Amino acid sequence: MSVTRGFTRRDRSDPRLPPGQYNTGDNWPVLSYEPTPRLDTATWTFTVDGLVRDAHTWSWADLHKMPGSSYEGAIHCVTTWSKFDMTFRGVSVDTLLDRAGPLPEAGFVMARSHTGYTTNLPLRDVLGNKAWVVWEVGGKPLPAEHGGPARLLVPHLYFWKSAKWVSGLHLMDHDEQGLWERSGYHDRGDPWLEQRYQGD
Ligand SMILES: Nc1nc2c(c(=O)[nH]1)N[C@H]1C(S)=C(S)[C@@H](COP(=O)(O)O)O[C@H]1N2
Ligand SMILES: [Mo]
Repeated sequence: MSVTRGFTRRDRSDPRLPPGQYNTGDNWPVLSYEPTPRLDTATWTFTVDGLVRDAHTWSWADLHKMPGSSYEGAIHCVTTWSKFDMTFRGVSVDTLLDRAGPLPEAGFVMARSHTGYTTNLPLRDVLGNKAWVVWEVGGKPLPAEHGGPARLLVPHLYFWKSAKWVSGLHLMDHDEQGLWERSGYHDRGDPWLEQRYQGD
């Protein structure tokens, strides 16, 4: 007897799929806790502060003057969909943190959104060309419902770490939980280790 669970045999054997995930195909679900804000790029800012040598705020124009960087690959939502062959363009978090200069005691990051959304990450998970602030997807401006004008992208972790409408990164010497983490989601969220909830 075969059991159908809403995904195909081929999906389950796709080596790009972390455990417990299915391929959402062309569909890109929108998952937002808050209503989609309409942010004006004329007044939009992105700030790196906390345990840094030189806290810095970029305007929309400033950010576009930084060396560009892109990500091509998959994204994985904790609600079990994964989406392949995504192309995002923006600036690498390494480039932004280089400018601000993390202090040696900085080990954790709180990502913040213009809407008040927060999510925590170990500093090492946003360094080493693993995280970006992105404003383009598939060669087009990032749609507002997907976090435009710009969102954080940390594709090697579950997608709730990729804060939409990102407003900045706050560096800390200790871990503090963000919005979903306080409600039971995992502090790190590695999809390959199925770190969905606290204790996983
Ligand atoms: N500001 C903000 N960022 C957020 C969220 C949110 O509710 N608010 N949801 C997270 C979750 S749970 C997921 S799966 C992705 C969804 O991104 P998408 O709507 O572009 O698919 O955004 C993440 N970033
Ligand atoms: Mo999610």
